[in-house]
Amino acid sequence: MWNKSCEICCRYWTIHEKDNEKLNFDKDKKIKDNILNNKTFAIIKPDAIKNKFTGLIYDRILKNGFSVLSAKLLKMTKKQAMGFYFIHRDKPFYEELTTFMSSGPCMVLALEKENAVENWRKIIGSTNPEEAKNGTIRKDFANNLSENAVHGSDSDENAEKEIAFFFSNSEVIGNQ
Ligand code: IDP
Ligand code: MG
Repeated sequence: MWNKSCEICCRYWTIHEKDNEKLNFDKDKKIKDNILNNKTFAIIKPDAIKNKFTGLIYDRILKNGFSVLSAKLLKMTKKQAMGFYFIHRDKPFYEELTTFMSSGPCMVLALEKENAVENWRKIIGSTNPEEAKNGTIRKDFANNLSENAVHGSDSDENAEKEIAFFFSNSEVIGNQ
């Protein structure tokens, strides 16, 4: 069903498509400067906050050599969650996911490390905690496939977009 929220989400991604042109334009320079693949975006999801795993997950972030460039605790609105996960709008779990993500506080983080996207995804483990390897964050802290403790960007381009979704430029260390 198409409604006002869908319109807002759609506008968000249209704006970001335009940003994409600029991102692509800047990409060569960033690759040359070796900074494109250094950032990722993470969320400590509402289940992990509720289960009091925030400190333990933050500790994993630091112990695995990531620098935290920005972090904040917030409660997403349903519209924000729908916008953030707009890419999954046609999936059967979109409603469940966006309701869960707006159900309580979460912590959003901009992280830095060499090959940040790949490294963070390795540390968090498979989407389904039952399939996640021992020692991964999802294996150790997730409730189930839907409430799986953490988010991690899946590409450098999406990491940039996702960081920009929650943080202004000046809120990210190194951009000042
Ligand atoms: P990812 O978080 O590992 O990148 P995605 O496929 O991008 O996984 O899915 C986004 C989020 O949607 C997942 O982290 C999980 O919370 C939820 N999710 C994915 N697949 C399912 C499903 O089959 N049922 C319920 N929730 C799901
Ligand atoms: Mg994903």
